[in-house]
Amino acid sequence: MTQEHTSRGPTPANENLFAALVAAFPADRSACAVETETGLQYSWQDLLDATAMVANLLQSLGLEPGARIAVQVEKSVEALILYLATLRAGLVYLPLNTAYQSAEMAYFIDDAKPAVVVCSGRNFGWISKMAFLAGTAHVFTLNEDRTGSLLDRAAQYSRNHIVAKRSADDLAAIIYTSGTTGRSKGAMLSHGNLLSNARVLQTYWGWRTPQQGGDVLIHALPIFHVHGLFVAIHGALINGSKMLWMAKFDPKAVLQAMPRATVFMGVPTLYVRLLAEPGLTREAVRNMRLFISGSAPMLIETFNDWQQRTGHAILERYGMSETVMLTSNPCLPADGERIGGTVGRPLPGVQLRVQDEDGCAVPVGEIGGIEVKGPNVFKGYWNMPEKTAQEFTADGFFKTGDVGRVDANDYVTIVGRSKDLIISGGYNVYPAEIEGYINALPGVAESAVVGVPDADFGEVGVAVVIAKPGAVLDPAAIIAQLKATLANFKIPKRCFVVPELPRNAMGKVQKNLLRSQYQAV
Ligand code: MLC
Ligand code: AMP
Repeated sequence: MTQEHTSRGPTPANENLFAALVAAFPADRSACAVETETGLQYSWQDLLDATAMVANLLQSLGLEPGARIAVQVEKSVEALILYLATLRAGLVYLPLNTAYQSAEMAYFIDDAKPAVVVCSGRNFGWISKMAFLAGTAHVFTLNEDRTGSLLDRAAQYSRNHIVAKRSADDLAAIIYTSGTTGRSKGAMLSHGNLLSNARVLQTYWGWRTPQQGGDVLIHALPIFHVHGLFVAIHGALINGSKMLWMAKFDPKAVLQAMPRATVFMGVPTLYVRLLAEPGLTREAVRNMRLFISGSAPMLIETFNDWQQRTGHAILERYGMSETVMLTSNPCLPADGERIGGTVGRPLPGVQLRVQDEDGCAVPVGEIGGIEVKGPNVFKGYWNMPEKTAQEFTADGFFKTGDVGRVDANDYVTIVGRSKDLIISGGYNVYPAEIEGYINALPGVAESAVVGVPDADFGEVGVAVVIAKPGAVLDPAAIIAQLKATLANFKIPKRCFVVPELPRNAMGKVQKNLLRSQYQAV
């Protein structure tokens, strides 16, 4: 990075992530940067112009540094522009899954106290009411068809904008992840966290710059979690690579796009669904360079079936909202072999160790808790200093809550989780949160939610419920009530009303017994 000089001496270069992304845009700004499935093309210049206009609008609001821009909108290129404009304006992006319903949204808005909320027009009524009550000053709308007050207002602003100066430690985004106690925690990620990870992945995954023939990414993931928002978007942009942009994952559309693409990223469910397509052949993937999977464990059968059908070994990597990417199987042959069932080696710059419950390192190959340190590790949980302190060791390692082992060649295998968490289709579901809602339903004495294997989603939730004396519970009614309150991916797929839950001598519910009892349902 070059340094600017003033008469007072050198000023630090701008460490705003947006500045680094723009520096990688191709010299030919008229080339296509993003193409949608409906055939819309956005050039690199379009991205520059539109992010400038939205950044100017955001800056015109006179917000404090560190102000949060909370966004719950459907995936669109304009939503991507809003994300980039937030970085550009030096504000903090706070994406929210579109599946979240009113109770979930109320919690996030109340906790994060965003200065701006952007929602889809159809939700404006209830979200704006909630936001204004929480003290938010500005609520805009943004719809997937390029309408809404955000774009109407931004259209009045200039296409010239100087990227706000930010240091590597300044916050760029807050990503909410569910907590074991049921309370979501906002992971605070800085410009430096995101940029260091993007640069490491650019090299480690062998991204080819436009001068090297270029890569083209199929972007079919949601953009409100780190996989679609950071790993995929930063990966393409910091390499000046085009994205084929899909609002929703559709296996047929992905297959159709493959001849024009070179890189695909997905959670394991996406690979399982692609494997169900007879059109997935070696011919269909002939131009593809790299298939990457993460966010949830990939079954070895999926890895093997994919290799057999396409000739490609899927590159599995491992990460978290709190840390972005931590480990990866090799991409380039010089770095080694991709080994199915493992998540590869710690990425350059990431320190990873496996500890026992007493905080001592376990011998090579033995199982323990995974702890990590590196420039990618987050700054802490929003407004939760005690929780943050608990999750770090005295020597500054973050306790991931994942359980695994590292072999003699440094390959990491994740064998389980110490946190009571279900990962369903790449989304995290915390049983404690769902149990809290079930326990609050009339007639419910107690409940336990456990994850069971599922061919499509990898794992899905099953609820086991005890009625209060004299109450009669209907499992279908319980599911229906949950659907009215919670994000759809959190809803247990099955519910059973039983007389009692298995408990150990301490009176604790034995979830492992429930898991084996219900795994065949
Ligand atoms: C949808 N449903 C789910 C679900 N997604 N249920 C459980 N788990 C999920 N993930 C519900 C729907 O509401 C519907 O319920 C029913 O299941 C069938 O829906 P569908 O039409 O099959 O779902 P679809 O819309 O196709 O979505 C499936 C999916 C989506 C796999 C495409 O879940 C998805 O995009 N997942 C990716 C998540 C992701 O990006 N994770 C990254 C996190 S970052 P009903 O009752 O209405 O019929 C992270 C860090 C890292 O973890 O390392 O990357
Ligand atoms: P999130 O909080 O949504 O960022 O989810 C992070 C969690 O997803 C990690 O702590 C892991 O438990 C899990 N995870 C991510 N990638 C993988 C992977 N490749 N294999 C197994 N688990 C994974």
